Amino acid sequence: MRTEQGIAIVDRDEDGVDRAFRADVLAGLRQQQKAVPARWFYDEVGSQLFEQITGLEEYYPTRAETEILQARGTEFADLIGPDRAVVEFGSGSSVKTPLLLETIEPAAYVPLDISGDFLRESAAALGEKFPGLPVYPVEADFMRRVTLPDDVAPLKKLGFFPGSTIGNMVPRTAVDLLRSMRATLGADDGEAPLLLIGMDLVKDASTLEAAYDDSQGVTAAFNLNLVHRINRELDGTIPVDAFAHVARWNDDFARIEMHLEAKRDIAFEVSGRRFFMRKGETIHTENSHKFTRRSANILLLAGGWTPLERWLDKGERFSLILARATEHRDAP
Ligand code: AVJ
Repeated sequence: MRTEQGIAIVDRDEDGVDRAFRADVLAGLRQQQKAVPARWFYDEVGSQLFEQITGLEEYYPTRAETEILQARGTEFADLIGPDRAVVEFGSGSSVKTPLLLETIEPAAYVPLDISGDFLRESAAALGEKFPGLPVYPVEADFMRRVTLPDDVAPLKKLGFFPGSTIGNMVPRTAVDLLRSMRATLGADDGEAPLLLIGMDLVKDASTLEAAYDDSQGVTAAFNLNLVHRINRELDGTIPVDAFAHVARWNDDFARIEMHLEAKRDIAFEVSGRRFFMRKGETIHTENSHKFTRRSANILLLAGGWTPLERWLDKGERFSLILARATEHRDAP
């Protein structure tokens, strides 16, 4: 396993506490609008709950994106061509990645993930499905430029970023990520890399709110797991039963917001610090931005990528977009 510059990705203090998690939670709870970054959902329980979400009737994105990957394989193959190194940002979910690798005849597969455990699992699974394909897992934070293994340096690149994970980021961060991807994929030193990216579409608020507030309460459990995680890992005394899961459509910013809303006035401690919340006050835990054809294109262009082709599922709920790294001089 390669680790970027040999630095351990998770930095723990002498008590084994993830320093970045604690810093994000303490800073987030001090804000006027309390907020904790969505990346902290994904401990082991949270990752399992997310897997469960992807199978829910109301949660359409995973099924819609999988449908596109299944239906459009030959078109991908024609436009992308063979012999590329596929660099996946966030290691492959068991279903989607094989659908891509099956169709395009790649020369190598490079999963990038901040979690070594997820990486090892997905790399092993992919290795079994594609015995001839060289797999180079890289443990790294892909929000920054990542140095790819020497063996894939000479190959043409295809970045793969499914799941509309880009939608979790506010536009400023999304643009930073798109630019980092350009740098990671070597946009300025060889043939222009391609990027295949999943972006969920704007649709009626009731469909969106149901997708993030399912009738079985799995998404609520996913959201509330963050409180359990804070209590467990950061010596928290947060009364979990005092919180309600809220998913609401923010039409100005075209995003679903998930919040944890205090059902009564509460006081609690996290890592020895005291916090208070008024009844009705919320902790903002996730944004999931939705896109139109134009807003998706503008975001990609802002990040240095020129959209080439776009595919939708039959229900027109989700988009997969193929883009090429924009040459620096092509703007008038
Ligand atoms: C993994 C970011 C794509 O925003 O739809 C699902 C996470 N949150 N239900 C999404 C999520 C609540 C998901 N992504």
